[in-house]
Amino acid sequence: MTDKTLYVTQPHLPPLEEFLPYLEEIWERRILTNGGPFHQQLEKALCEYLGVEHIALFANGTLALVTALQSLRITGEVITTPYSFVATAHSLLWNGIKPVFVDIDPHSLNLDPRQIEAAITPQTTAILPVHCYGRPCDVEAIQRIADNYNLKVIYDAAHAFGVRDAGGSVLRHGDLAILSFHATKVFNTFEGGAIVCPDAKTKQRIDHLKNFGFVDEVTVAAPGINGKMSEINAAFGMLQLKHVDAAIERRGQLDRQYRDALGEVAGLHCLPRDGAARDNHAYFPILVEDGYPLSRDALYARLREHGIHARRYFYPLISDFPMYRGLPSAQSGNLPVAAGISERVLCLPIYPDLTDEQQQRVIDVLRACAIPAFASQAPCVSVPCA
Ligand code: T4K
Repeated sequence: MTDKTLYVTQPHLPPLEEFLPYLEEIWERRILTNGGPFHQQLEKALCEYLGVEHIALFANGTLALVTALQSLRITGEVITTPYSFVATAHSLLWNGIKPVFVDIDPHSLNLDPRQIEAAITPQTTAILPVHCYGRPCDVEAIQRIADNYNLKVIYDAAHAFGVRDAGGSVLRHGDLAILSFHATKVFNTFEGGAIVCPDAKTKQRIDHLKNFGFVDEVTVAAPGINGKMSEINAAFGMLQLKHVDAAIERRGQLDRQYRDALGEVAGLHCLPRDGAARDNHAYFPILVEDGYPLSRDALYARLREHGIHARRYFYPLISDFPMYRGLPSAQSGNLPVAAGISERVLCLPIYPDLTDEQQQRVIDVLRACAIPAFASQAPCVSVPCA
């Protein structure tokens, strides 16, 4: 890592002195975990901020996913997307559930509702869609299918912190929604996650499951796991919450600047952000099309030569990893849209502390490589390295 390297993301950290009073409180209390005061405060504060009824905090988003499936007693087969981070499907395998991959919509890049019905079998019990990049799924169509076939819906909303549609938080949809508060996310607690649930009874079951199944000192109601968020993570979340609106605003500014600068570049396609009333600008994915002189991978390599670490989220498809590729639904003929997008996508750096000058470095390389004569030259000759 050099000072000049730009990564796809970087966590926004408030000034350290703002965090010290939280640490002092923890030191004084000596309550470090197991649903302590900061844990309780953060659950309440997040319900208010996000506009949802109940939240159960977790140590990370993956444990939240695994526990969400447990809490609804999901078994058999679950329909999901191959175009996501691998944790989405891993949560199914950890529960002994068979993932059934269904292709994505070419515009939203989310699970294509038109293809779900054909994948339903007598073993299907649930749908696990992802609001990929924080872009809302077609929640109404998915719910209609779930209602018709008596299926549960669990949204992997790891990317969708703070995203709203016309009716409010996108997290209110489905039976449950899970969030990730990983360091790379719009809102982070270093590591962390949550389940959003609609009623107190479900939250209670989830709270038991994330604490080994303990109901009280002598009663264990289920084979639970240790999924609890610690006080230090929850305290950091309380502080982060104060800064998150400003962080999302700056992300929005960077998003607009990318669109203005790249809109006219032949062969680069910025995904329209048309599904949400409020975006969180978690990622800035572009598609590298045939009209661009470099392939996606050549552009990825060229950017790296300039110290710009864009990422191919999500390549390879989950369905191409060894533990999934033997499944009938993982065959590429079944997933042509996802396969095509994963070969063309590139996520550009976007995070609150990215300066306009740093963003311009990224834009300059993308624009210079759009000119065939430059694209074939050594990068530091064609574009000055900042
Ligand atoms: N569902 C979905 C749809 C998800 O995207 C994820 C996680 C999950 C579920 C599971 O949630 P968690 O269990 O993680 O809470 C990253 C993250 O590790 C992962 O959380 C995230 N999705 C995924 C999309 O991205 P990597 O392997 O790309 O991370 P890494 O370490 O390469 O980080 C990317 C860049 O961020 C680095 O190049 C530099 C920067 N970075 C990273 C870290 C960790 C920092 O500047 N500081 C840091 O502390 O997976």
